[in-house]
Amino acid sequence: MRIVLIHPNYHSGGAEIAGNWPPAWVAYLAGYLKHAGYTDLCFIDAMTHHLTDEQVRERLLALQPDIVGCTAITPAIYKAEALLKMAKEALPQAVTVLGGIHGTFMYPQVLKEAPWIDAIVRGEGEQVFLNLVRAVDDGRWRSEGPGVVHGIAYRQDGKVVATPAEPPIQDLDRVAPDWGVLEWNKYIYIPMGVRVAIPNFARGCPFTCSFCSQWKFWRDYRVRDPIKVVDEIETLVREHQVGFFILADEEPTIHRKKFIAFCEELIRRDLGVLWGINTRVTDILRDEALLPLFRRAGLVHVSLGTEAAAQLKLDRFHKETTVAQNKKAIALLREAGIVTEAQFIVGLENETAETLEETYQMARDWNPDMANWAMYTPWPFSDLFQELGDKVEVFDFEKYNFVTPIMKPDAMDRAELLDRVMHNYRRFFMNKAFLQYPWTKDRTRRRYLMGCLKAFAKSGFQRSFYDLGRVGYWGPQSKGKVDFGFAGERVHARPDAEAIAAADEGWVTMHGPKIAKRRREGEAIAAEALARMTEAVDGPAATP
Ligand code: B12
Ligand code: SF4
Repeated sequence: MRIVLIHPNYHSGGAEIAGNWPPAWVAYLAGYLKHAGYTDLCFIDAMTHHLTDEQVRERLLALQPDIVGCTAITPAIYKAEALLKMAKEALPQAVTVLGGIHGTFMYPQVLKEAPWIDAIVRGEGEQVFLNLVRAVDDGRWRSEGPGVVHGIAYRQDGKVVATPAEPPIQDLDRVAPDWGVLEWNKYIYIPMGVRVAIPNFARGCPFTCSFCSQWKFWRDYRVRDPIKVVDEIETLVREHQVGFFILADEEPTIHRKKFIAFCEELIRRDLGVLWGINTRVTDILRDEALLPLFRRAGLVHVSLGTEAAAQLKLDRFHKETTVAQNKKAIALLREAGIVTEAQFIVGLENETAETLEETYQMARDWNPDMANWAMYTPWPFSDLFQELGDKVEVFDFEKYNFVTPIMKPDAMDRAELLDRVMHNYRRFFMNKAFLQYPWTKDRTRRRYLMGCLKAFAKSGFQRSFYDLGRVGYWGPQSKGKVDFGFAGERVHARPDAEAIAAADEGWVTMHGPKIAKRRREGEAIAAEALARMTEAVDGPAATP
């Protein structure tokens, strides 16, 4: 049984400016399959090697796999569909499988537009994919049909079928990744000039931000044994010479006890590796006294989902944080010697020149080491997408990548939005480059910040930052000529509430009570508003 996994050749000028990153999903699936005896597994990293479909085809023909698996986040979906089409044409007997977030929720559309995909693995992949591989191996896949595997979607007699969801893996320590499947000399983190890895400490998120869908994807929050994660990091450092890692987690710090144990173990082993996380400001405030410990463990970069400069927007995002908390968290991290990055989401329909300026002023006031203005991206399976209704007009998912303005704000066009965001970047980083980074006292911090500046400069020079070269942005004077190249023929048939409910059936998450409470609150607010409107029109209701 030969399995080939492929990472599609998709690129966009955001996080990639920091280097080539190793596809963690491959290591996790490979480890799980190998542990179950499926050791004949190859990986084609079309992204890192910039391979054409033809080059991938040649590799597939040489390898002759029984199963071809491809991953896809939303913007990579068309590339993944095309690769699997080519795989099906080249190897008609091979079972073609798609995994990752986009297919997990968009399977009705994906299976219609790409009928050559035999199965979509929904959500956490390890157990579902192993079950699928076993079914193909022992013949049940052909004799009984794909329905024998839980957690997948497929087409049968022209209809899309989703089998009951596989429960999330409760004991994540059963998942031991095989990092050896990757070609390590290719994955370099430009700021530090060292190899980079993306291990997983926790999966899922207990929060339910309306613009995000990661919480829905993993369904449950689980944390691994900290000692086992450090074992894995030790392997990455000793066997693959990794010098920097980021945790792949949505929310690594909420389980305080385990995160402390993780840091203490890293300190004890003294592996000389630096690392970064993405986390919530509320955890930083809670762990104020622990920040020096985190720093001693090698934590050098914390990216914070600060998201907005206005409380109203934070509330709309269901972020469960405040603007004041954002400022405080950045100050605490700075005092502890940790590089801070504030992330803003911009480009909703009500964005104006003033609100964009506010985010800049806020960034200067909070003074994080880095700031990031991500374009709001309406994942079609997120709550905010549903709320926005027909205000979302662009469905070319290839551009759903945090750097392309998908929504057009009422007050400006998309090119102006991009220009104003670039204006914020220029002002913010000019100040950092000349007045702050070079004068940073702490040597590690200074080296790190200067390295980040180098990565920024490189992507600016190559015009890959925010895909500026591709869209034709050369500064404010070029605003009128910017072309985002949206493919108008790419459409999305917005499913009605019934179709959404049918597609989500059985997709149970840990967030049920929270969502039910919010729905009740929403209904109460709507009822109050309706009563106010009725009163304004008809006069006060008569009291009995
Ligand atoms: C690390 C990371 C990166 C790395 C990429 C590393 C890499 N080479 O894969 C970098 C920094 C380069 C990056 C870039 C981008 N990223 Co990113 N990234 C992440 C992050 C933080 C972790 C991903 C990860 O490794 N998770 C751990 C693995 C184990 O999980 P997984 O990939 O989901 O895989 C599991 C399942 O999905 C499934 N599975 C996945 N693939 C397959 C395939 C098969 C065949 C099967 C059976 C199963 C399967 O099984 C796996 C194990 O359970 C996530 C957020 C998060 N916390 O998850 C965002 C995330 C994936 N990124 C996102 C985005 C949008 C981007 C960018 C477009 C942003 C930008 N412009 O910079 C680019 C795209 C770059 C590119 N070329 O594709 C979004 C995607 C959202 C969406 N709906 O599509 C996420 C979810 C962040 C978010 N806040 O929404 N990213
Ligand atoms: S806290 Fe982060 S990962 Fe969790 S739901 Fe909000 S944005 Fe998503």
